[in-house]
Formats: sequence, C-alpha cells, structure tokens
Amino acid sequence: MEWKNIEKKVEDGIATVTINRPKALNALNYDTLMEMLDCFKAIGDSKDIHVVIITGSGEKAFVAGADISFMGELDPLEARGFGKLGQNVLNTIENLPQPVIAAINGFALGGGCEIALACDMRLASDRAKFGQPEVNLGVIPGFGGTQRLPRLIGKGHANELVFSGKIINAEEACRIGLVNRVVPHDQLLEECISLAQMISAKSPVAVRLCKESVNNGIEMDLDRGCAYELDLFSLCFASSDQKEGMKAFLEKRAPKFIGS
Ligand code: DAK
Repeated sequence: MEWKNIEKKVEDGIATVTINRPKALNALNYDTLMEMLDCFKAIGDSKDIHVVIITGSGEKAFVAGADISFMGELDPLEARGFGKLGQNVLNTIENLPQPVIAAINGFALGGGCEIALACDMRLASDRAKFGQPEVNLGVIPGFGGTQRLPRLIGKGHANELVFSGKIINAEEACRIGLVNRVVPHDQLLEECISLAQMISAKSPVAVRLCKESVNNGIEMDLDRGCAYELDLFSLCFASSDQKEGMKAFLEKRAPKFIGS
C-alpha cells in the first residue's frame, strides 16, 4: 500500500511514525487511518523493531482529531464504519508487542488525544495542548476516549475534559497524569529517542512480556493479575535472553540480548 499521509523511519530498532497532513493539522481522514493500520500491522510483525515513536509533522499539531470535513458528510452506518476503523487502528497500536511512545508535539485533540491514550507512554512538548472537544461538534469521542481516558486519569478528570470539551496545556496534562512529562519543544524528539534507546537496549523478550503483563493484567482483579504475571515471569525462563541476562550479571559484564 502506498502511503501519502504518514511516514515511517526505522533506525537502530526504533521506528518513528509521523502523521503527515500538516495543512489539516494532521487530522485523521479515512485514508490516513487505513495507512496507519497498514503501517502498524507491519511493525507488529517485525522482530527488528524494538520501540515505536508516534508524532505529528509540522510545528503546530500532533493530531487535531478526526477529520471534521470528512466526518461531516457521513450517514450513521458510514460513521459507524469510520469509528470502527479508528478503534481498530488504536487497538492495533495499543496491542503492538513493542512499547509505543507518543511524542506529542502540539495539538492532541479528539482522535489525536485518543491516539496518545493508546500509546504506552506520553511525552509532551511544552507547546502541546490536549482536549476531547467532540461535544462542540455534537458528538462523543469515538476512538475509545470515554474508555481509555478515565482508566488513565480517573473518572473525575476525564469527565471534566469530555463533558466540557475544554483544552488544557501540557503542564496541566502532566498534573492530572495524562502525560508522563513535559519537555522543551525542541528537545521532544531527542528525549523520546533517548527513552526508546534505553528500552531497546533491554531484553526484547522481557520488554514485550512486561507490556503484555501490564496491558492485560490491568483489566483483571489483583489476584488474577498476579497469577497472570507469574505465568509470564516463568515464560521468561524459556528464553536465551534470561540465561544471558543472569549470566552476564554474574560475570560482571553487559548482557548481549538476542530477543529470543
Ligand atoms: N479536521 C479537519 N481539518 C482540521 C481539523 C480537523 N479536526 N483541525 C484543523 N483543521 C484544519 C483547519 O480547518 C484549517 O484548514 P484550512 O482552513 O487552512 O483549510 C487548518 O487545519 C488549520 O487550522 P486552523 O486555521 O483552525 O488553526 P488554528 O491554529 O486557528 O486552530 C485548532 C487550531 C486545533 C484549535 C483548530 O483547528 C480546531 O479547533 N480544530 C478542530 C479540533 C477538533 O475539534 N478536533 C476534534 C475533532 S472530533 C466517531 C469517531 C471518532 C470521532 C468522532 C466520532 N464515530 C464513531 C463516528 C472523533 C472525533 C474527533 O476527533
């Protein structure tokens, strides 16, 4: 599939995916979502990519939401299909075996905020702005915003954003737990790459199982979650990475992980 609205660059096991429609503030139309699905499915199948970074092109926006000019003309069944496609893309991102970092470089509104929510970690530029402004348009968040946002920041803060449609700055987003940290705008990508490098130096087997344990375990009660963690913990002992990691520690040298 040819991509017109996104770009992917892979360097040293780190894939950076850029949503690239800066004239529409990287808004998500049907084609962009289809390209994202194609891109993230291929990333999920790759053994050579260890961490993924998602960002937006241009100076102003991460993603300013679903494309309003595209959505305006939809009938209910088409709207449902569009919503399903968006949810499919975000579920694919959330369920990628690799950790995903959102590098939020500007407006993250509506579907843009929802993309960030589907990522595992969120770093924000000090120019970033966040919101779920769907109520301004007579709709509700449709890409999982009413579900992932309260799970991440709690019902009270999520309700305030979703009911009011208000836009908050990066500092406020950090205060309510929507982003991990805020960094100066021109250092955002550098910070994300440095975090990605730190993760990609670790055992890929262990990192992938950590993600699986957190993502699946968080939906379970504590007892089941801990039992699930135990199963994945035990599974590590079937890997070369576990043998190498422990051997290297005892031999006082850096481990050489091979990801199996
Ligand atoms: N869609 C389409 N075009 C957009 C856009 C968007 N979401 N956001 C910005 N643009 C376009 C603008 O129309 C403008 O285009 P031109 O006029 O130059 O052709 C260009 O980007 C630059 O934007 P502005 O001139 O407005 O730039 P400003 O700096 O003045 O303002 C802004 C920036 C981000 C505050 C403003 O553009 C804005 O308010 N944008 C809309 C933000 C928004 O409401 N986003 C949420 C979209 S709703 C569903 C599934 C999903 C969803 C809903 C239902 N179903 C299940 C069906 C999700 C919904 C959303 O995400």
